Amino acid sequence: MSDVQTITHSKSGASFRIHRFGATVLSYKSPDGRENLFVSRDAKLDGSKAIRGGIPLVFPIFGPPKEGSGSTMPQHGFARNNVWTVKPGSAHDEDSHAGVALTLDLTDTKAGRGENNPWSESQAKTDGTGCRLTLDVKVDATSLTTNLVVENTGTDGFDFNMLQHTYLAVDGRAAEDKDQCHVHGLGGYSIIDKVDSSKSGATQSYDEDVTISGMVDKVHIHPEGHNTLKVKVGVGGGKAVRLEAYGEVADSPVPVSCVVWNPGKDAATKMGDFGDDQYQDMICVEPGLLGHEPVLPPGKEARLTQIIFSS
Ligand code: TA6
Repeated sequence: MSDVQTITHSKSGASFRIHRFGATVLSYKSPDGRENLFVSRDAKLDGSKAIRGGIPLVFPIFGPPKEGSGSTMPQHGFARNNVWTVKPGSAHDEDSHAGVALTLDLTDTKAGRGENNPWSESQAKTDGTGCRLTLDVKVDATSLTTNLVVENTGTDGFDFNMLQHTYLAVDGRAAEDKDQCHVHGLGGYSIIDKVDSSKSGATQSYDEDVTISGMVDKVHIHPEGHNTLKVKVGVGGGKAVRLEAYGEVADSPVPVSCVVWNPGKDAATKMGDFGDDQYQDMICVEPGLLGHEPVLPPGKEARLTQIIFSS
């Protein structure tokens, strides 16, 4: 099969495209024909590196390995750096929705495990670490759902992060226009500001949306017991999309945090796979389990479900 599959919901005309590399959703077109996801014009689609855009999947680590761990796992883990398998017979187009499922077993990963960590080839064998990732994608007249499930197929529990690194398209080059591009709904979340650490520890005001000016790289950690992420994102052209996300570990709901990122002009020009001027055309709004999730016991599953409502 080809590396990229297009799934269309015939009843509504909505569709998505997904690349087997990283099970990366590259496109989500709503029935009005709008492209809701951003992919850099310079993105690599040949498997040489994670795809710069769409919905890259982050697992088992968010960000670089822990300082001093000695782990050489690449930033954001291995899920987005390997070829996944389309679940045979999973592609479907019904009145209610259309969709497909892809899987990746740790034993099939060829890249991104690094050394000196429980996921490395050698250590996983001795420690009995194992997992199977499944991404279930569904599209209907109003939304795209991406459901990422991790099953612990090993003999020991493991801790993890998981995140959907969603690149939302912004129309009219308006990413830095606060009236046109903003994230509403993160009030009460505590902020880890990776650009200006002096702002870390602050709580996002309920009266202020998160907006983009220059590089923005903010992790919004959920308030206690706030299990559902629900944000409204201004995406230019006077339009907004809604994004919801839910998390579960071993059948218990867990809170979902949210990263907002835009590289800004300077960093965009330094990234070989990011169009120099394209920081104006996107905003990353990334739901994730980034706190201190419970260890996932053998045989149990963790899931992170994201729903993008285009209308
Ligand atoms: O999502 C925010 C972030 O962790 C940023 O710190 C930035 O590194 C971004 O991800 C992109 O990371 P990547 O490894 O895809 O270049």
